[in-house]
Amino acid sequence: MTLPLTLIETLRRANSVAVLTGAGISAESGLPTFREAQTGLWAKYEPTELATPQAFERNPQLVWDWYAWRRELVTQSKPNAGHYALAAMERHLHATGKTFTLITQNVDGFHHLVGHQTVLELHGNIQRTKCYRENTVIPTWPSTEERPPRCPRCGGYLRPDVVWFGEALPPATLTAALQAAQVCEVFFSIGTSGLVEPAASLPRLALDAKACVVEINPTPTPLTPQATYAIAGASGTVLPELVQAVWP
Ligand code: BV8
Repeated sequence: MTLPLTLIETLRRANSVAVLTGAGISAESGLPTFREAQTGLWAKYEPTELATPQAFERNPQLVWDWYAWRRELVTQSKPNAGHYALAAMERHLHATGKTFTLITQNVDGFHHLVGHQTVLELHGNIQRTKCYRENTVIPTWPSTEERPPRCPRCGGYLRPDVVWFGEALPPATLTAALQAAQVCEVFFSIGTSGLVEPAASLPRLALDAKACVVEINPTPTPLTPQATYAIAGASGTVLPELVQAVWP
């Protein structure tokens, strides 16, 4: 893939880079993206109908089972070349005293596995479980056949520690992401359809702040026409090539 020389130069000179990733960066790890038809048992459900407090209230076992299925997929998969390339980008920037902020909508935790110092998880993490009533993270609970299992403290249901539609994002994490989008010189939007708010506003904030906005996505999104650079490709291919070109 021929990458624009001006982009390579801009990245070489950048003092601050921010990155927003979506489900697309984990597609090459074998994880279905959020809007792809869910496979098998889950084909008849819309993810946006399962990832809500109302769905959990209506059918807690169904929602718990859906996340257990996704958690199993995550456990059986691993980060791909795109994740590792972002970790290399962070190392190169930090080695020269520059800043790098990684913001993700993903709940698979893969960015943690490749060694980033800080990951801003806007939508939580599927590997963490919390009490539905008290919102406290529960690391372990007595094994049980009951689904969802019960909180060992209050006896209410446990739920995945992810942000459902209609729920607020973790305030400090969102604030840090908004701040990074407004001060960075280069903002990457990678593998996201850009349809979920408030995450989808981050690249637009960067554009408003006159940052260089780079989209890496195989299909067009609402951001594509506005991006400084719109690279139509798979992140597992584009990111390693870009990092190699900027920091040979
Ligand atoms: C909130 C966790 C307020 C759960 C998720 C305006 C402002 C504020 C809110 C709203 C608003 N308008 C609407 C809303 C409400 C809502 C919303 O955005 N709805 C949408 C559907 C319109 N937002 C919310 O409810 C948010 N909360 O605003 O609260 C509030 C304030 C105070 C008090 C109370 C409430 C919460 C949103 C978070 C929802 N949770 N995830 C879970 O995972 O189960 S979002 C979910 O969608 C995932 O996190 C996913 O990451 C995210 C976005 O999807 P994408 O990542 O973009 O994935 P998608 O499949 O769409 O696209 C993948 C892309 O990858 C594709 O383009 C594809 O082409 C590309 N791709 C494929 N292969 C590759 C690739 N790219 C690169 N390489 C490849 N190889």
